[in-house]
Amino acid sequence: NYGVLTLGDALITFNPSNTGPLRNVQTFARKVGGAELNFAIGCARLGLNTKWISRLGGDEFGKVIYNFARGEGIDVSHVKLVDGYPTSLNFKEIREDGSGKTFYYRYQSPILTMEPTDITLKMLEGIDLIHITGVFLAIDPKNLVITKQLLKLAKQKDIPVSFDPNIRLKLWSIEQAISTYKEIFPYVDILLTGLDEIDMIIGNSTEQSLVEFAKSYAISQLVVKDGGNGSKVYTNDTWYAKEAFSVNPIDTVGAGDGFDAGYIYSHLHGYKPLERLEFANGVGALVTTVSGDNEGLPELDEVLAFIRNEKVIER
Ligand code: KDG
Repeated sequence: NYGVLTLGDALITFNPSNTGPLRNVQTFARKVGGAELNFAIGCARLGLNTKWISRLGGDEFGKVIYNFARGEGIDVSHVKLVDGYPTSLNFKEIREDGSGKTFYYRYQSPILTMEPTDITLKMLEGIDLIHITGVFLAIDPKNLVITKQLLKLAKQKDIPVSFDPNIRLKLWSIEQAISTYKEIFPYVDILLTGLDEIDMIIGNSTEQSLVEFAKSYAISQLVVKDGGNGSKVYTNDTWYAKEAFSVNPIDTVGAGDGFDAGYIYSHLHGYKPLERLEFANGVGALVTTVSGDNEGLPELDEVLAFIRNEKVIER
């Protein structure tokens, strides 16, 4: 089997019990979220050995997230619960088309207690790929130092790196984001980005600009996600594109994280480019059909059945 590692903050996510502006929502379902944790859950459900490095509050909510991750079979041996820091919160607003907005309460995130010296070579034992996202980087400038420590150790051990910019303009400015990403891109083998995100980063999103960008950083797979329009990848001097699956989305938050998990799973298992896109599109689509960031993340047989359009008789 293959091992993946990711690191980042997690949140208690409050999913609204009705759609529409948050001010009109009175009841919420208490769930679990966080881009990197969503990715880790996706990988674990597909069967990858998944390690997640994090810090949670030493409070009731920290225990909820810890137990949830452990229940998903994620290696939480490098997740610590720290007293004095409240676990981060996120309230979601969901519109009728399934699109979402997030409202964070994460000013003293427990992840602030993580230090570069917490990242060790030993953590990388059994790891075949490291996945980083821009959410962790956006939370605190120190997280760039921590990430670089991880990336340097990855290089030392020849472990490939995937990166999702996951631009969150509620956490930092686009200028801060871009200058930080520039420090990360030289380490990245697989870039998984939204079309709108890469457009913000490069200034446009023509295929020619994307190719130049990928070449300038020696990115071997530049994967572009475009929601309901599908996805494409530039690799080995060729573009491959795959249309999206048609579903009725009810909550699109977390679909990109699911796509990433699907792409990484299929990459590690030697799928061809179009198969990788199809598999990742399938995982992303399934996430949108269930309320919550990660409840819709499929197990392997579920995504395979979905892709093959198999009807499963469950009664
Ligand atoms: O990708 C989903 C995330 O946006 C959500 O879980 C919250 O991690 C989160 C963030 O900071 O945006």
